[in-house]
Amino acid sequence: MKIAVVGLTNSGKTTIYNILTGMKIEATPYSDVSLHKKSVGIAKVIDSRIDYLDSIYDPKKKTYADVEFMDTPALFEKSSTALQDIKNSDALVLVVRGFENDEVLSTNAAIDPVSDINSVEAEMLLADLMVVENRISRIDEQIKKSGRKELLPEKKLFEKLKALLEEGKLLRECDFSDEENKLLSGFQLVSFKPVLVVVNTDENRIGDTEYEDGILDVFKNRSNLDIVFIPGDIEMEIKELDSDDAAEFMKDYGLTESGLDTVIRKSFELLGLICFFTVGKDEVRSWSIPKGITIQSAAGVIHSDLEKGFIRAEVTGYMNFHKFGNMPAVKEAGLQQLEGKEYIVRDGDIVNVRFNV
Ligand SMILES: Nc1nc2c(ncn2[C@@H]2O[C@H](COP(=O)(O)OP(=O)(O)OP(=O)(O)O)[C@@H](O)[C@H]2O)c(=O)[nH]1
Ligand SMILES: [Mg+2]
Repeated sequence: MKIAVVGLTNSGKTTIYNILTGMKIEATPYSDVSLHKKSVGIAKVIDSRIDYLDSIYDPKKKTYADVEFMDTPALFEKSSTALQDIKNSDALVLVVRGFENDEVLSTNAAIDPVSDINSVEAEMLLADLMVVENRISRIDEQIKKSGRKELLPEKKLFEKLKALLEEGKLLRECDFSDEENKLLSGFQLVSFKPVLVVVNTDENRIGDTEYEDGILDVFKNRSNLDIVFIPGDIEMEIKELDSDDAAEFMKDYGLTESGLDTVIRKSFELLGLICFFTVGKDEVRSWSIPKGITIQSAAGVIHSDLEKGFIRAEVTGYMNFHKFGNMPAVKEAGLQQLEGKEYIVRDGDIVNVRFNV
């Protein structure tokens, strides 16, 4: 599962990607579509629940869940591979430029996050419309040539998509049946991908809620469009300081640590993932799984033997554990369940798998 960091030329994609993943790809004041090497990095999903479990179990190691991000070249530039990168990813962080900097070229003359979001979405609609139209004509040809009637449901779906796109509807905001959703996820349509918008704000705008509300307001009636504000340049500088200096610097700017962690957590959620935990003296660990899977499949994420030889699992909801602070007390209160293989894992379950191979 991977998230592509996308956006227009010089919006600060590489800067935001670097902050999220701790990588050090050069951010340049010119557009570097041709120079660009794709890069993939990992961000930890900081989770106070893991910190709490760590404080109780005092293990040798604590491990957060993580999210994979990919830096991409600018969208809609000649020879950019960004659209292909999007197709190969599961969700998008769309970086839009909110900072002023005369030395940095920008796609549009004015620095205007609202209009950049709109223009990126419009281009995505067009890109999908092209794919959908091509698909329809190819299906028509196949039906004509070999009478492949089994393609008719697909044709029907694609005609629905065409109508929606022509009305200006992004596919991620439309309702589809489970069956349609399944079919659609195979087609890599870009406006179908979940999106988190990061406005790369100017340092002068830090804490300027009027400015932020002005932007949020424009999109407030849109489903599935979450917008966060991150001052990319400043966050980058902070990353390079040691922790005391960083704390001081952040205080000066009125920044809280949570900005980046919020982006990472929301990105994790975009992927439709939840976490469950394992605890012990060796390690306290968060594991990520798709929402809605059974405990037996989830056990396979830890190790294939646990899935194959699955017998039962002891399951404790995190909140119940937190109430007592130790497992024996939770058990005593009857708040630990013994679950069979069909149990659907909930976010925050503390799990101990009994297995036999
Ligand atoms: N003042 C200011 N400059 C920034 C900020 N974020 C990025 N920049 C500068 O803008 C330029 C472009 O930043 P990048 O992170 O390379 O942008 P990009 O979107 O990856 O650019 P391309 O990949 O070339 O499209 C660099 O010179 C950055 O230093 C910001 O928040 N404030
Ligand atoms: Mg870049």
